Amino acid sequence: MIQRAPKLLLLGIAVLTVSCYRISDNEDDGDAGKADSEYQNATGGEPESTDSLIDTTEGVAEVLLLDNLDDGDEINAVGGSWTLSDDNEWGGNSDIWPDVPFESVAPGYGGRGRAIHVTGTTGTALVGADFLMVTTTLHEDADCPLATPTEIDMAHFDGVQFMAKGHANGAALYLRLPFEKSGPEDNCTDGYPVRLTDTSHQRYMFREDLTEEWTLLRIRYEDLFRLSSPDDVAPEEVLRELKSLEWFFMGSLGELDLWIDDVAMFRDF
Ligand SMILES: [Ca+2]
Ligand SMILES: [Ca+2]
Repeated sequence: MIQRAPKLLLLGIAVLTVSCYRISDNEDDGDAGKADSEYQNATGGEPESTDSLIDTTEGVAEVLLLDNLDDGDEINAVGGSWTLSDDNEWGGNSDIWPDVPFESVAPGYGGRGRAIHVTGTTGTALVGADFLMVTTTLHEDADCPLATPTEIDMAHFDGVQFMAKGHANGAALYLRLPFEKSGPEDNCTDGYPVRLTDTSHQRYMFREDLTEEWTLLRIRYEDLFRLSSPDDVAPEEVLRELKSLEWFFMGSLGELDLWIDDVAMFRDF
């Protein structure tokens, strides 16, 4: 099951503020030249509060940071890009805010840097398939027409972790690792990589794990890939072809308020 950092641990860690910054202060974001401090200055941002800072490397053997969002751009540490989207392109009437391809906000987790914050409502036009989505791709050419899978050895890790807070009412909120066709030929439909399975086979619902306080959510592959069906594929195959991570809110008349920060892969001891 999903793992939360115990509150007592958080209180203890708050004392060790400096060392706890080693992940969120990590410059390993693939965006040389855009230091955190530029944004902190731009937003008047010395850290407001260091209460309850979590060491996001605690309790695991290895963490690979994909993005702490602090440089404010839409590019992550592996050259992929972030996108905010809703179902309007598919005939839906859901509304996501900010209604732009990507925007981060300050401050982020820990009262510093930046994070993703999306709010919105799902409509009814798609009769239950209405959705809002946050996506980060895992390769600079992950999108069509090249549909290039990640170069990260995903099987080396045990799951995806991120800081989150907010709430999700009336619809389901998932982390999804879609299984899609790769390569430059016969791989795309309507500008998107062809999905090889129903994404219900590679997702975990984390709505119940979300609270109004920043929480470290660790979602293991065994939870993401726990469903079985006749056309199931081996997790290793899904991971090898992986092009994106999706935070997916689906259902009619749902209401979402979701913050995301410090997205990373983790490996257990
Ligand atoms: Ca951040
Ligand atoms: Ca970035």
